[in-house]
Amino acid sequence: MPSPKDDRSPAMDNALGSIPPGSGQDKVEAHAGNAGELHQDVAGKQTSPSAYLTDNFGHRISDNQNSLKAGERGPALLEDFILREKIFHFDHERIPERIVHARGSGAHGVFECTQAIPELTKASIFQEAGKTCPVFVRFSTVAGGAGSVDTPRDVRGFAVKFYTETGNWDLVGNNIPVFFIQDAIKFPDLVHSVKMEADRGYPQAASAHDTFWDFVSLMPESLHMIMWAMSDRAIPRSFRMMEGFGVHTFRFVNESGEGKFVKFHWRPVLGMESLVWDEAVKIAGADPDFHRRDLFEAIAGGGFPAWDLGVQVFDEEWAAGQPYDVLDATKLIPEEEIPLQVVGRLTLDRNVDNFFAETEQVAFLPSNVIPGIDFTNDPLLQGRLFSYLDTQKSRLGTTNFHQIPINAPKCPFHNFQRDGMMQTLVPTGRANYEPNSLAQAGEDAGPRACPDTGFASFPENAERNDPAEKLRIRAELFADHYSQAALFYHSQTENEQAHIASAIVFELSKVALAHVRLRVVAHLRNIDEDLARRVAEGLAIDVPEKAKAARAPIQMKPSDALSIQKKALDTLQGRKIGILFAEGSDKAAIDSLKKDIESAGGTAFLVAPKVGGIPVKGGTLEADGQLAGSPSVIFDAVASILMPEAAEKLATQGAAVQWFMDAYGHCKTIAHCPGTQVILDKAGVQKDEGVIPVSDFLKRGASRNWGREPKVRDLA
Ligand code: HDE
Repeated sequence: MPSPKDDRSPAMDNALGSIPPGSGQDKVEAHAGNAGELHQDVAGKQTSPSAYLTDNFGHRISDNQNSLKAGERGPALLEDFILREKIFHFDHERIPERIVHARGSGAHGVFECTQAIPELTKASIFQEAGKTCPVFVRFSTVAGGAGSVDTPRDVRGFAVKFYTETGNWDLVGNNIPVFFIQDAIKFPDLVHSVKMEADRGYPQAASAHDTFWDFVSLMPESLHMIMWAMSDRAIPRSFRMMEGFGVHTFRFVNESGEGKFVKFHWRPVLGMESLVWDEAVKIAGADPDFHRRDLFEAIAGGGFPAWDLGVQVFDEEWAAGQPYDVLDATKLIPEEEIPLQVVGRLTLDRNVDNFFAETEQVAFLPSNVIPGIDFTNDPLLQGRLFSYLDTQKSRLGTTNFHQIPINAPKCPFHNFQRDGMMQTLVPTGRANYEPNSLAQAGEDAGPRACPDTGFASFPENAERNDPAEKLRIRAELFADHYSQAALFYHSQTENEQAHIASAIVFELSKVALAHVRLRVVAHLRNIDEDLARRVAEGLAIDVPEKAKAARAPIQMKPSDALSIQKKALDTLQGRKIGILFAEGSDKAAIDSLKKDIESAGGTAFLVAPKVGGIPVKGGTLEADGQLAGSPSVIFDAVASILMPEAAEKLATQGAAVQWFMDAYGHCKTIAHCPGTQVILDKAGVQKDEGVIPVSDFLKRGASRNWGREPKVRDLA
């Protein structure tokens, strides 16, 4: 007898026709209407009432396979409330997806304070080293719809909800420390331009099209972010291997009411890693859920991703002396100027139980801050403080979205707000207004404001503003659009610069409006003349006249912290290695390589032409993935252990040749046995420091061999 939680109840077996004819039960199969009997049989033996199938009002359901009909071949009956409720609920399963960041993946975790900073902030979570707080994190792409792929060139959202004892704090950031625009009033234009074009409904999840580049080329403030978006930061290998940033300048306020500016940074413990563009494109086909799967599997397997939280803290006086405005979200503060102070660690250790209830319904609000953390006058941040609350109403349908478990604070909350759609709380008593004197009648008067511990806004406007003036302008330093774009470009390795130039060429090659291409290159001249020349050459156009700068750019000292390659970690930790084997391969050699990879913190994934038990030397071996369904793009490095006969056979198979061709083209380490040579020759793989014998694999690790790239790809 199957347990009630088995996927297939006997009734379902009947409906699927799996009961063998002649078994004596084929009568039941023919008259599936009788299935209820069997099902009742199961239900009758239930121990847990939650295992009974019921409708939404608790009525037990006797048959979940057949609707109610007037006669065996008759019409369905309207009175079938079970059918109607089921279809009704299904019809309304979808809610509007997020207007931006629609595609996301979330997980639960914990934040631990590793260094107390009470002198900087009174925020409860930073008061004591070792103190922890539950968190929920959602990573996302920006432009694509909820069902789009994981690896387009795009910014990634990095939104963290801290359920602190003093209320929820949402740090809703990105994996890039600056933003496209300076003022919230431009956000709808930016998003319209990058999303699918209004008349044709494409391209999905791609910035490589006319309207986006038209807009950004007319908004030079976006150029710094464009440099980041065209860099490898926009094609991360994994959510686990990307940095996160709060982007805006926030404010810390301590117990004495003193304020300091602060920028928040997340640093991945696994180091940063990105994809190659060609690889990102191929992954989109091979595994559209690449990042989602990677996060889920890592957590399920106990490889909990972690990030250190670093803060850059500075004061108004320091800020006033900088050649950029710290309230301008298109600018960053180089770490060489204000080093990061690590104050905590975030660890994601639990997958969601239900994607919709948690990841889809989570509502992040930048306006969720706790005493000790405050906003600044950053005009982009100010707009966000309105937008996120507002958008939840259209997405989640009710002002009571805060009652959904994933959004509710884990500390008590009470106020006089009442009613509204989908009210699930049942406030008691008469006090739904304040002030009231109900206490005098011995009744519960309800909660009262707490001047000492409640949130009190920092009196910022006393500082650098004249609150009496109403102006629609931007502060003067906001007009420097190029200095930090150049800072970013000049901080990259040569190889990373080539990636940026090539990405711009790729994107502009998809832009049909010739004047837009020219306008972009005209801006690039203000960033770097050589970059402009390379892009122009890549597009086969003449270098246009330099764009007029609203404010002359200044030279800034390059910052190594802005490069991925300069900070790369040489590690197998969290990396996935594909091992190709086939009939006759040496099981002992495979087992030993697998063990070595796992003891270095990596994951070994066995790939073979077929997944079931394959006869190998020393027994049989099952593969984790079929060759055709496990292209090398889904691995960080590859290895192969093949007998010459099997290799000869595989050398005639496109999937096997492509496996090595791509691994080579994507600059991955290829560890191979002598038998594999025949396939490598066909794949055009040439010997270099990353094409090595299997025995050297651990020494070499999973880092990319960027030195190979000029041999395999013409970069701009
Ligand atoms: Fe957002 N943004 N944003 N944004 N954003 C949303 O809120 C908005 C901005 C970011 O996983 C929306 O709940 C405006 C910067 C993330 O649920 C919406 C402006 C940064 C997420 C919205 C910005 C972000 C969002 C859509 C300019 C990095 C996903 C659904 C003033 C610091 C959160 C929602 C999640 C989502 C508005 C600019 C990051 C419409 C108006 C800058 C990570 O409210």
